[in-house]
Amino acid sequence: MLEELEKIEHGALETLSRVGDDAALEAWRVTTLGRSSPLMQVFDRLGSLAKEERPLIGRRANEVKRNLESRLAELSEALRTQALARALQTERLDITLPGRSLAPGRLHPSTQILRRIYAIFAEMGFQVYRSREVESDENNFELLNMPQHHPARDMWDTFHTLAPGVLLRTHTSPGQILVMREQAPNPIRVILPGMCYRYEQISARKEIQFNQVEGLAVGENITFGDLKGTLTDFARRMFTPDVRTRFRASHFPFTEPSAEMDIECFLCQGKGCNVCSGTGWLEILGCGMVHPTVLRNGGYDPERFTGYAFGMGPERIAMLRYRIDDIRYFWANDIRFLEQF
Ligand code: 2U9
Repeated sequence: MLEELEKIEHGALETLSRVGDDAALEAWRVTTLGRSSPLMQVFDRLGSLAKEERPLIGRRANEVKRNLESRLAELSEALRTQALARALQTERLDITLPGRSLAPGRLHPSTQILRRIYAIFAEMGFQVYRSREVESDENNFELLNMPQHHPARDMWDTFHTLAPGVLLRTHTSPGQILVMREQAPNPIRVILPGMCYRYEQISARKEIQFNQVEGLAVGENITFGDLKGTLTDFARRMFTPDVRTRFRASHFPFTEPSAEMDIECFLCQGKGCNVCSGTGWLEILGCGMVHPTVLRNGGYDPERFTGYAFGMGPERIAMLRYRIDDIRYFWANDIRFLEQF
């Protein structure tokens, strides 16, 4: 039995000398000191030994066990130290390297266009008026000359809420009613920026949410000439000082007469390209003289007061200006898109 113990110890130390990592060490522990290891079987057999043999064998078995356990602990500690040294070597930080520079934040392309629009109209004496995005059917349609069931409402596919008569505004025009009712009979010169919502099938050309900037001027001597002059000047400041503009007759329920303003295509200088569909012109905004019914709904006597209004889409302007071919990029929050502006 003593011989067997010598062999066990010798063999175990021999294998231990070839152990080089934690997994092998754990395997060694199980085979050498585990429940069913030859060493433990020696302990199991002690009871069946002759009485006089038992103390000697027992002492030696315990010695072997303690020796192997302490070698296990030593090697385990050595492996831990080695691993730490390796980690310190490979994961070393060079604190003398310069830090990574932070990418500065940027303004969203819509915000950039919106701010340019505010600045241009501010110079012309227009104040910014903001109003709520959840609106009444009355302010969004009815007071804008579109009574219930009027077919003109079909131009705006609308998000209705469960509350009857409450909807997400389809344009910022209800704000124009609010500002008129607040200001009547004082003259008004405001722009109304903000998010609007339409129940659209989302595609490269259509989104369910988009910004709009509308403008409104009301006073005693406001003419279509003022409208043309103001918007032509806006186009020159927004695009280039020599940009050509044209006004085409159009129709909106809340303005009469109504028009759309085009600018000469800045990509082909009017020659015709795929951005302007070969026409040489780009549609930039809609406008018109405020309809007498709408003026009256806002609290102004249409016999005494006149006004003009206009509306434009900052995303559309950004798309033309930066040649963005898909409106879905605007709210997708893809950093690869946003960091280009
Ligand atoms: C009141 C009186 C008049 C606002 C107007 C337009 C023409 C227009 C669209 C262009 C592109 C908005 O972003 S867009 O979809 N707007 O064409 N908007 S006149 O006229 C008003 C509004 C309110 C009380």
